[in-house]
Amino acid sequence: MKEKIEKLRQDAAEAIKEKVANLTDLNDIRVKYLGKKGELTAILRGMSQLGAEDRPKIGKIVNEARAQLEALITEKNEQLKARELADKLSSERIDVTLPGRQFRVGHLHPLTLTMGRIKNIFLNMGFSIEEGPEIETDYFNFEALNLPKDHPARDMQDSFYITEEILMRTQTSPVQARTMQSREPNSPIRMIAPGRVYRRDDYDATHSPMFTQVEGLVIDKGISFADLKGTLEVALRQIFDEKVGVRFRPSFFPFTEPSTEVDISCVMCHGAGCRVCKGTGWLEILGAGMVHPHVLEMSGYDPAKVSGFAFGLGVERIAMLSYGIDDLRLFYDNDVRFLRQF
Ligand code: 2NM
Repeated sequence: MKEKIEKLRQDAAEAIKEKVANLTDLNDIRVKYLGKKGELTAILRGMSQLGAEDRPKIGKIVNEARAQLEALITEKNEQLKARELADKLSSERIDVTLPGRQFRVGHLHPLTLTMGRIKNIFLNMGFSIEEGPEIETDYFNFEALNLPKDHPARDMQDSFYITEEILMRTQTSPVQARTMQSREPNSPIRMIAPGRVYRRDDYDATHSPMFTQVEGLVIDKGISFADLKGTLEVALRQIFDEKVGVRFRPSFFPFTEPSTEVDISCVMCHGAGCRVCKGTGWLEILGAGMVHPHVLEMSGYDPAKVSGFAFGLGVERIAMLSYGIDDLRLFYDNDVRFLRQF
């Protein structure tokens, strides 16, 4: 019996010293010898079968063995814990003297930035900003703007219809018609209508079925073509640069008479002629005109008492020219490598 206990004690002590690599191994050994069903525990349990004079002697030996093993386990346990901590400290080492990690701060989309600049320029000239629905009625999108049912510009090809009478707006001018109708007849208006518009179109470097517009409307007593020219010239010199050339060419729109196309001197070659302006030295930038008397009438304004001018521009085109971007699709791809340049 004594030899058996001694052998167990030696085996266990050797295992603790030599074979244990981690806390799990150590626990396995503790269970094997000292656990409820452990080998040393089994001997302690079997002591009732011993004779009365052997019992205290064997008991003493078992308890000494047990105490020694427990001490070895505790010691080993502390060694292992210290080693694990040291490993963790060296593998998770942090150099607090390294510079911090840079993180990027986001910013507004280039179209939103351009839109914001355009809005500010008109706000500073006393214009209000008006908004309206992107899903419009045939009446406000076409009829009220002098585009009757049989007008070629209403061709199904050019619009996204939802029903016969409802469509995605093809311009923001329905907001002008809505604003006129919501105001006291003949009361002055100085407004812009910024927003998205939709047309059935190709999607390539210069076309998109959705784009962003700013249209404007000024109505008052005695508004003339001179007011149109002065206002747009001042606005374009702020959008581009103080020295940009501005030129007006006759044109046609159903909702204005007379109508004009407005050009600026080429932002790339300053008028010398290059690829961007196709050698002309000029870039077409917006459309405008004196509001057609019939358009005023249909929205409750009297063309004998007041007159007005209106204009429309594409925000993508202005952003492309001011940032030197040659593909419109870049605005919609949302590739951060493009966006973070602005
Ligand atoms: C343009 C060109 C010319 C325009 C006209 C109106 C309204 F509602 F007053 F009749 N709003 N916008 C207009 C005029 C728009 O876009 C190229």
